[in-house]
Amino acid sequence: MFCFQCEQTAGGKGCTNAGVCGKKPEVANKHDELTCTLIGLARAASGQKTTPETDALVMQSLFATVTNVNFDPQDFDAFIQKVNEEKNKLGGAEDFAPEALFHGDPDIVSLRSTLLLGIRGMAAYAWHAYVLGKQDPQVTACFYKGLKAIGEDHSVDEWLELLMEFGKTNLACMALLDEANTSAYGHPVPTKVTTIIEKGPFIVITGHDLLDLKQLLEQTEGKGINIYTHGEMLPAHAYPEFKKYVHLKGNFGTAWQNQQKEFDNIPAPIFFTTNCLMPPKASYADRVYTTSVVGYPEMKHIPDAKVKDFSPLIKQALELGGYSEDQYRTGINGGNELMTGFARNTVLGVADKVIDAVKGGAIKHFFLVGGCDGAKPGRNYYTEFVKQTPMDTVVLTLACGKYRFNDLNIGEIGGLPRLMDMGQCNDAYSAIQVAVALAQAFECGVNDLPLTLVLSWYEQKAVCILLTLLALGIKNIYIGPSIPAFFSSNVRNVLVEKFNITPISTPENDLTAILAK
Ligand code: FSO
Ligand code: SF4
Repeated sequence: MFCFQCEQTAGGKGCTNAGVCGKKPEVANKHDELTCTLIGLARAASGQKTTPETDALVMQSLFATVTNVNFDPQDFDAFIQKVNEEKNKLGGAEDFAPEALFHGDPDIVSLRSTLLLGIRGMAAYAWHAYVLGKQDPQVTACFYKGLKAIGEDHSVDEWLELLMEFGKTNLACMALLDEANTSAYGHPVPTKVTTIIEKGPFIVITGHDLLDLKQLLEQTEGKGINIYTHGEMLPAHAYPEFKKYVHLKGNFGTAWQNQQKEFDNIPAPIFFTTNCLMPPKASYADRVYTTSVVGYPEMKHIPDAKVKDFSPLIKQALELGGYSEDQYRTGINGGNELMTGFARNTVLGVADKVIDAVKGGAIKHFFLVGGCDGAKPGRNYYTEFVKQTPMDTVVLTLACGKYRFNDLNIGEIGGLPRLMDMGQCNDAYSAIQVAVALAQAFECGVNDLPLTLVLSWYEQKAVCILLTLLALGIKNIYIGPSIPAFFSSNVRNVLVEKFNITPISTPENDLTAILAK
């Protein structure tokens, strides 16, 4: 096996014996085989109109290969078979050779991999929009075009062009998902979420899929079961549609990498709607439920359906009964209240106030400290960074990296909290909209704003977002905890030269450098 797609890759180079994530060589090899069969499908589809069923299969297959999504070899056998069938219906074509995927000239492997990993990340977003009935032909076409391109030879300049084009399409994809979520559930509003778990039966829901949450809330209503979000599901509390459900009580635990500790002996089922799933420990393996493309051998799976059947989860929640006393849990810094809901509608709704505060000197700088969390100790950087931001600065955040600091109270500026959670990783779209609106108001470019992006990355959704930011010409991004292993030294140099991407150092040094500008 060879896999270097995520931040925790072995030795910062690549997993070759087994995945640090728990992925076995058998599954890693099937990921490659599926990818190469998808390239064959994209070749066969060239110049033809594809069906929504084929499009859905392409998105699901790509999404399934994202880090911490699916560990089940049987699921990949089924995907490979279906992709082959679809390819043959389209007249057939030769697959790409799996041994060529990650081998050859290091720069070309790097550029090819970056496009592939970005496409995998975008597939997750496209799929969430698809289940809500939204598709964008430009986004769909990009999967086929991108996969076909991955199987071809290109010059370095052509690869860079493909990556920038992809980044722009991923912006359209995030916009599509934003439209899907806000049209189904309303615009998020600022919301305080408790970390206290009440006694009695409950279910924990994690991942990013809001439709799964909606159906679970409907089916558990009036049954004496409370629902708690975990990880990337936290921003759901801010959507008006979900506020209708009084049994959506609060948030359990923190980011994905703490799940084996947080779910240890939990008296409740845990429902994984997407990544990040870690190999479950015996103390809670009988309570883990997966759905959609998420899978793990021997775990219970809720099958796909227009309306999914959650009765096994509900039955187990009632049997387990939850805690006998309320649990006063906290975030990692000891706080027991998390604020969320500062997506584009809310922030742009107070744009006048924000612009006045900048003009009057009350707000000196904006930071977007966001991205994925992970297990590396160096990720304390983000907690310290936020703690050290001066009182005349605003911190916007998103995705699961926020659990490093989202229980901190860092004060207010002009009636607005200094720390504003914009939502899930895909809500990077909101952050981009806010940045563009500020740039318009100040009649300058986004790079001229007093705004710095300090990103943390872990898996492939972060890759597609990074490519979008670069395609928009956004420069001076700080990135950590490490630079992706799939960036060869030459690719890394190009990114530094063209975009001034900077690896994080220490919060003190980085803050000094940023604020001195
Ligand atoms: Fe985190 Fe996992 Fe949202 Fe990722 S839960 S790491 S970028 O899947 O998707 O932020
Ligand atoms: Fe290794 Fe990450 Fe790939 Fe898992 S997803 S095998 S940890 S590089």
